[in-house]
Amino acid sequence: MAGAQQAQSSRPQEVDVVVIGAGFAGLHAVHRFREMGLSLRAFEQGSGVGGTWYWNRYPGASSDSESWVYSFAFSPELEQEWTWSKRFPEQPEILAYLEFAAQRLDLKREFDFDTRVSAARFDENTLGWQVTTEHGETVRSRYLVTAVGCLSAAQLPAIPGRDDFTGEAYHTGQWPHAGVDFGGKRVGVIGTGSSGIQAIPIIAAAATEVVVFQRTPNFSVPARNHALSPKRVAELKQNIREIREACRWTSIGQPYDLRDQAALDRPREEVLAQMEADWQKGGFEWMFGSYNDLLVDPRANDIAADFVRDKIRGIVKDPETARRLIPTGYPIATKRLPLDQGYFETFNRDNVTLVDLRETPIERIVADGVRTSGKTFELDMLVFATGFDALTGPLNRIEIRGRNDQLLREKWSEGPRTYLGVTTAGFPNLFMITGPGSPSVLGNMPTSIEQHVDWIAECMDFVRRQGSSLIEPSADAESQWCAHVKELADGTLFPQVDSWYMGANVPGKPRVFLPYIGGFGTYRQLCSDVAARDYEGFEVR
Ligand code: NA7
Repeated sequence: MAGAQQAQSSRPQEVDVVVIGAGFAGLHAVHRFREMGLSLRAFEQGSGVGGTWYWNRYPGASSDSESWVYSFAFSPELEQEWTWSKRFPEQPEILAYLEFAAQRLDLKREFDFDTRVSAARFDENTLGWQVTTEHGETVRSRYLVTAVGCLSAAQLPAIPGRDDFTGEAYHTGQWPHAGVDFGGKRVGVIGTGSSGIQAIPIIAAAATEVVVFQRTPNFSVPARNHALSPKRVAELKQNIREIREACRWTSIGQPYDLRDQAALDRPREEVLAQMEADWQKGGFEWMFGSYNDLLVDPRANDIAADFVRDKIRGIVKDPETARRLIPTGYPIATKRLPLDQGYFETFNRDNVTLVDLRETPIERIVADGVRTSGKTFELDMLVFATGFDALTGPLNRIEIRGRNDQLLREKWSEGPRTYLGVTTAGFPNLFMITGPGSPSVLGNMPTSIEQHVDWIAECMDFVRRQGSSLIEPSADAESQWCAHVKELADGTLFPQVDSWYMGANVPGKPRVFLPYIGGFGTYRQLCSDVAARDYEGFEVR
């Protein structure tokens, strides 16, 4: 321990840039900034690299992106040396990949692990940041770059009696590293978002009994994950450069894009046949490599929603259970669409019970289970798959103060305000990788991250070449960007629904559509145009 303290204090206290986080974004940023010759410090609250994938170790945790693009695109060597085993990468393999990349690029030595940044304050005198860690160290930097993730601030619901439960209790986003043994246990799962939907089939196969507490039935599409054959791997490795470049310009950074046609313009039988073919392929392509009106026209959305409802009816044997599982009252994919591996099939198991909380709400959690208005379920374990304070949560949990000591979370008290989703007025020299108002969670995260890291690096270089030391967006540019983000969202079905995209899952959080929905390729072009016009909308001095 004394050695660790010494190592920490021997690091520089004054650097060009501080990076917070050691997930995909932090690792990429540290690599890029170091290549530019910048001095840096990097902090990570976990004990190792991985970010989201360090914490989300629940059974079934998996990315919904095709593995070959869920990785760093900047290094052809990494691309060729690493081989993904499956179409959709699972948490242990993603974490192993990030470990491998960090090792191969020698990134770990740049990080102070087990070190949460508690506060960061912009200093008007030095035109830089003072970054303070929970251990009390303060580092000064010209730039502050947050790589804190979008879905990293775990959210425990304020259910009465939550802390009275005497059995084991876990949040999916803070899963024990030693693993959890479900054998011989009666397990309650609260929440049927992506995490619950991924975890429930695996828990059900291992536990004696599983009780699923469902508040809102969710749509879900089969992942159809499978091993990648050596032939497929070879093909992918050979064409990866072209695949990457194509992803950079698609709407969600994946190797497929919306077809240039509307479902409502095509004969119904043709649309249903196409949906069936895409359903058999598995993955997000079913929705996001599909017709371009599904998320904007309720009549088109109904076709897709009814398609999935029919599938649920076909899979779930008990008609009452099927009825409870079938989502109604909101458009499909306006709550984040999960991919699953046998989720609906799990409800055909004898050891799985579905509790519809709209019919029988939870009254309280008790010492040995969960009491609903219908009955008390005796349980040995509770799994909270209850989600995250998305996008703004990870930033707001740090005491970030800009000019005039303004607190970021106070500035954002009515919703996040950013320019391009990466900067915010009044907080000079602060860059937020995949911040609110950028495509972030609506796209393949590593593709989003790559674009932000490159853009930030080039922006810093521009400031340097000007002989300047400060860059800050104007309040006008920020207002226009926020209006643009809102206008795009309002043109879709998303704002009609209570979802984490809208901040609706966190009590008191302002109801604002958080990401940019204009498409990843379009966003990339807009950011490049801003740069080409000498960082239009920014003040540089
Ligand atoms: P989500 O998608 O936010 O899902 C959380 C689930 O927990 C959802 O079904 C919620 O129901 C449910 N929930 C939350 N609070 C409660 C209470 N108090 N009682 C009952 N049920 C509750 O989180 P995930 O972790 O699944 O996924 C987050 C993202 O991570 C995912 O979309 C991927 O992008 C990766 P609700 O729908 O609010 O009625």
